Amino acid sequence: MSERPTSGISRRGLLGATAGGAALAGAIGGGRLALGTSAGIGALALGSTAALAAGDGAVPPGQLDTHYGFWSSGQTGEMRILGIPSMRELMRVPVFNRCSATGWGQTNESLRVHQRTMTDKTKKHLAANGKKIHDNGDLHHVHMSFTDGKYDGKYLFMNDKANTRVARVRADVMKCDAILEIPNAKAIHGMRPQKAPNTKYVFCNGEDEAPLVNDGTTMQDVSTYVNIFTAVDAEAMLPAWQVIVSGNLDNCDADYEGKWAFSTSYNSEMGMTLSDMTAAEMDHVVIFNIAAIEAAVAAGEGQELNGVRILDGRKDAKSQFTRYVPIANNPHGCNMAPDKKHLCIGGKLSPTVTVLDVTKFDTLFDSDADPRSVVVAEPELGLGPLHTAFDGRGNAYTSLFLDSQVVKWNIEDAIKAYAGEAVDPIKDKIDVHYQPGHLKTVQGETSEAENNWLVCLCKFSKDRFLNVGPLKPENDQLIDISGDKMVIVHDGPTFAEPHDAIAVAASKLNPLSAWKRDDPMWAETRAQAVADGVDLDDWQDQVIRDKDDPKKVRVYMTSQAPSFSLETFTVKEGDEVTVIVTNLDDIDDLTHGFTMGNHGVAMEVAPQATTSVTFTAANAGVYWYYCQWFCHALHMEMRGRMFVEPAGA
Ligand code: K7E
Ligand code: CUA
Ligand code: CA
Repeated sequence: MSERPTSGISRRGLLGATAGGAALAGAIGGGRLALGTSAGIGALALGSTAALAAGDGAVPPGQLDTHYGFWSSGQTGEMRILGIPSMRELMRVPVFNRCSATGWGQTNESLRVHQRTMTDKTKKHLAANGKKIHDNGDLHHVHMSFTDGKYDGKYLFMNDKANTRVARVRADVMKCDAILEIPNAKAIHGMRPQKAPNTKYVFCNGEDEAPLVNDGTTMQDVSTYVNIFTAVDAEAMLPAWQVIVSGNLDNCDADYEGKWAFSTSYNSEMGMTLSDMTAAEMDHVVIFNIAAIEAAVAAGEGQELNGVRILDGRKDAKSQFTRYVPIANNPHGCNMAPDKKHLCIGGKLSPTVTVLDVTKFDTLFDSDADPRSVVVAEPELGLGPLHTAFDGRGNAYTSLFLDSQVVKWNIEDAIKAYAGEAVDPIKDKIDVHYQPGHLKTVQGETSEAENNWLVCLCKFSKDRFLNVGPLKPENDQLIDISGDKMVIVHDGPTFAEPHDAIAVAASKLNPLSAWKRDDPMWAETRAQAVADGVDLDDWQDQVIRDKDDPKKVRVYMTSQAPSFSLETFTVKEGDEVTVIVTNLDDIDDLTHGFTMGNHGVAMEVAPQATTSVTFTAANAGVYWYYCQWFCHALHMEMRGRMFVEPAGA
């Protein structure tokens, strides 16, 4: 397999091996799944059919995309913005990660966002290790805020599975303005905003099991372990309430009436090993009854722990908070259709997608109805169904991880088939490359689903790109779904490791080109400036030694291409220096930066922004600072000197 293909036809395509059964066994055993593909034929046909399709996704130079794509980045910890259909990467927005280019995770403004809700336990642990924040994250899911079932262009919410956090990005500036460390729960995975009447809550699934009071006293006793579902107040970015559930929680979604949230669970067994977690024939979907939960929270039921009210929604508690619908072993995806009625659960280890009618959920709470009575279809689609996307014509698109395919099927036909009619719900299958996870149609998670594009986020790219070593890019494929047949029109390599994406009509967003001087992002920095006697209208240069703590020096300056207002300033060895830069330029795209040489310090200063960074002045000597964002023909000359005097001088 070492020789490279010499034409557009891949060797893998010609080999075309199918080993689904073996691959399924591999999945259970945790083995590599590279053999489980049946790739090639679709790819071979691509050249001719693409020309016949509605569009090839090409956006000529100078032309704008019709849609914004918001991408997660998995273990990179940032959010990415791509154009759809061009798949051009437009921006990276650091969130949970430390960013060298923008200073995110280092500037005082970003540290405040990081630290605003850190639990005492985390603070203590970080301080003991000389750290201020967790600067990594595992960002799986990005979703926009809703009004009345439609994207409203206000916020983007995202999870950090690694450190049990959720974050919010303001869509007007595309910067993170809030990070919330969720207490009590462990490992936030599935995360969805409430769709209607608007995003009052962001629903967050805790995936990992742990003792409710996790202080080491009962850690060997698995019977004390719980899993927690959290509703976050989307405006305040604070926990609103939590519910303890039976089993763990994987992916979630919400309905179009604001009545329910629902989550898949692959570990209803509460197993601690792979074989235990896959032991039962059935796991379940949990349905959360929001009105019942809100009433109980208002009545002060349950218990309060770490500032959050927690209700018991486990099966044994027989509450009105939850119901459990059995689903074949280890389900994964949880996707509400734009028809406002059907919820689709990906079977993962089962070749089926289970379709639930959410308008029947009331019967589960009002009567002793069989929980499975809300299941209205269960089409067998192929091996390893993970996630489902939807168009506006009643069709669903499910990723088949093990088959390396996307299957297009019709929801109403699946319902008819389940009722015994002789209809085949499957309309088309296409090979993708390879092992798809999430897949996304344009606004398919809203009531405004479009019928143009599907993006399939493949976990493996293998032979699709020039070999870049053992670590390969992911492959996000653009698929034209406008016709009866799906057509792949573009391969999009991406760095580690997007899980999910959404697509939003460009008309729904209108980001600013310059910051507002009094933006809340700079509020604390401006308050300090006022306390230091700086006039916020003209930001005159100042070098101020703190009256109470003489080791602290604050340096105020402005930037205007191609210079900083201060060409030199002087501090002492070991001083805690805070440099505050206000960018007076207000021209589109005129970002400056501030890098302090040999101090590990750099930050972005966008038009009209005020940003600050604090560092300890190194050994005596001269240190140049410079602007690291190309801003002017004399950008290289945009620099100045910090004089560090010997301590005691
Ligand atoms: Cu949304 Cu990747 Cu976290 Cu499925 S998960 S693939
Ligand atoms: Cu200012 Cu480069
Ligand atoms: Ca299971």
